Amino acid sequence: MLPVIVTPGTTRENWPLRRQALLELFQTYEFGRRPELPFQVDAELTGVSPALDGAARREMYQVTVRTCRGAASLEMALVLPRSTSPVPTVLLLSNHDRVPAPAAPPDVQALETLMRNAPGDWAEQTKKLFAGMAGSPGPEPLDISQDDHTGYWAVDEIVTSGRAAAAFYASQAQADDRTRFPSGLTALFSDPAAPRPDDGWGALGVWAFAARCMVDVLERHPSVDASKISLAGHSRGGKAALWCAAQDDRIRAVLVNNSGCSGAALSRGKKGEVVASITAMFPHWFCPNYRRFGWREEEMPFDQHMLIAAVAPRLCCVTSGSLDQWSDPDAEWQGALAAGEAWKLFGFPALAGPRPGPGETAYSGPIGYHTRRGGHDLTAWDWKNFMRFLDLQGG
Ligand code: GTR
Repeated sequence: MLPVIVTPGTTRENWPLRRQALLELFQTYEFGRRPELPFQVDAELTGVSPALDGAARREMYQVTVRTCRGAASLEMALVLPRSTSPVPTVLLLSNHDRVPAPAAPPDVQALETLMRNAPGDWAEQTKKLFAGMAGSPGPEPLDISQDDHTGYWAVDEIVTSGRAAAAFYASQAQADDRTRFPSGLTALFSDPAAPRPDDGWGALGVWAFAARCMVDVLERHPSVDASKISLAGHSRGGKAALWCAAQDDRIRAVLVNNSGCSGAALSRGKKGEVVASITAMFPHWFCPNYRRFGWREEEMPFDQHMLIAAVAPRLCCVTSGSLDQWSDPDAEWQGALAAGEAWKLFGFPALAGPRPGPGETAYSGPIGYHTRRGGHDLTAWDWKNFMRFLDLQGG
């Protein structure tokens, strides 16, 4: 049974209280909470150059976060179309790096325990799935100081829609490496040597926090329409983007691409990646509490539809890759479908079945969904459709 989003007595008027209770669940059990420490965000313009063959202007920033423990800096790119008035802006939380870092070796013991304890035929199915994926290329590098031609950050699609395109590297906030957690921005908030509390934040929470710091900078920019800032992310970046938008209502729209397990996909009944495997492979992504729900999803006092719901009544587009079985398109769809309850409270339409097939979109309300043909990826096709979703829904 899925936990209920709109509990008896919840109304449009008191929704902020219910939303707060939902966020509290995710802080306690999944992403953890940021240690309470005052911080300050500053930006320095480090370069201006033409972009898209002169059709746009690229500004590069060094964004610095400071606490009493020190400072950490991240780069941000902002590509602005020619416009006389402030423009809506789409920020990408990039989990692709300029130069991909070597992956930390897996925790073999944790993986062996995972496989040994897996119920039913999960271990066998997973081995088959991974064998089928062997040899598939890793993430393409992304240079945010240049026009990107991979489609992962389709600046041309964004700018020709009349919006500005911004991006930053999540790894500059916190390295995506369990052996280097906590470091970077994370270390500004607590002593890296101190034991992590059960609800202590993980890398996804830190990346989400970094995104909100970028929003701090964007909303002060005179060429940005601060009432129309969208946040996009792919996969682990999609999970972090969704968590950021759930908490930060300055974000008008969130574009949640192939976020799978612990993102938009329901954990109950999920196939492919599950809580037990994601916490074994990426223990640094979550708070320590989350691990306890491995193979015990039915006991979770929450599920991912509640994370999506915390974005309501703002805009949210959830996507799947038709062949992305590890993320589980059906579980992503079920998450978005069940979250509709929250939008209905505001008189907006929820999504309705059947699930859009490969190449199809469902954009008739502020909670939207699409399925791209293919596997785990973020492509120009997704961006073209994200812009259409934003055009239709006022983002
Ligand atoms: C996978 C991970 C997924 C997803 C993906 C990605 O290895 O199991 O949860 O985040 O990486 O970020 O591309």
